[in-house]
Amino acid sequence: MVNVCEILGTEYPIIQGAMARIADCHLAAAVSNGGGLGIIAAGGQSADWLREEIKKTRKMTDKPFGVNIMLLADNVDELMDVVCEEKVKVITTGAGNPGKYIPRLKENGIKVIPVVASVALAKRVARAGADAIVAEGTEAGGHIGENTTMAMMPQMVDAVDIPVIAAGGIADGRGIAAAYMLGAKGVQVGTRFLVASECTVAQSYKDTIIKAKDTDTVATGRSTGHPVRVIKNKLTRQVLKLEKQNADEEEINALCIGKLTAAVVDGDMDYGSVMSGQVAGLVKKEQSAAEIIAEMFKEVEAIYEDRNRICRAGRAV
Ligand code: TUI
Repeated sequence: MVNVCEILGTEYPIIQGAMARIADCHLAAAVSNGGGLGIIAAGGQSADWLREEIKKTRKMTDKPFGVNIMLLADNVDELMDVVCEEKVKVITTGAGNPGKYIPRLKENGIKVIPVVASVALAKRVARAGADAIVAEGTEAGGHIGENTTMAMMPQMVDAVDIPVIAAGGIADGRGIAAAYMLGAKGVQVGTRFLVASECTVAQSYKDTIIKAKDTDTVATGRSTGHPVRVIKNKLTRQVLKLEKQNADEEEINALCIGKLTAAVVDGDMDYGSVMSGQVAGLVKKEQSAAEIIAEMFKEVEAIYEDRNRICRAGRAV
């Protein structure tokens, strides 16, 4: 099986989570310069915006980076045109099945890594020619599926013969090491990079993540079929109340329009959509993306050394 670092062209097998409206050239270039795969999130953005960000990222790093295309967006075809014309090294996709786009992406030499949340979709995209998959557990932030990373990972690994990259619930070396134990060949990390010093999200968003505890996220939108994990606030209380009353989808959607931008740009932590994974409680401080990556993989190494020492001493733990 091809090594994940070879597919990504990186030093470490780590992909930055996409994070719509947040992950632009600044974060993508910083993660790539730190030895991971930086990702520009095209979700909710125009084709012109994406082309500009790709150009800006190329000026900020000579390392490979990728683009994430959120398949619920209404301009997916235009965004696909841009990544093909610009010959981006890797694309990840979310919130759907990218199967019909895979042949064209591959013709353009682009590595395709769909983010999936079920074994059925993993098998379909593997058959369609995906180079690897990101298996994203429901612990993740933003748009999510139902499976947990812990239960899903080994099932994914058994189901496909391409590398499986774990996502959802990973914010330090312990999470990476655990993912490896479940058969992952790499990881995708979002929430921890949200507080990277190079990340341009509103400071109040970063502060909210840093002060969050384990119980501070909730999934809204289960009733509409598009669950999204966010930090609990006044908006989520309103949305969950409507969902409990079986309000129709349009009414719920109307409440959420523009709320991601309100959180990301205006820093509205009361009525904004503050997307975050369950690991927010593990994220303690702002650091550069390079520091975050180096620290996490140093922790992985220490865990491996510790386990080897215990095994050599003949004590099972
Ligand atoms: O896509 C994500 N996470 C996202 S996208 C996003 S943008 C957004 N903005 C406002 C409201 C809603 C979304 C924020 N976070 N992660 C990858 C992911 N894909 N998680 C789950 C899935 C998924 C779910 C169902 C993929 C496919 C699927 O079914 C499709 C099929 O055909 O089976």
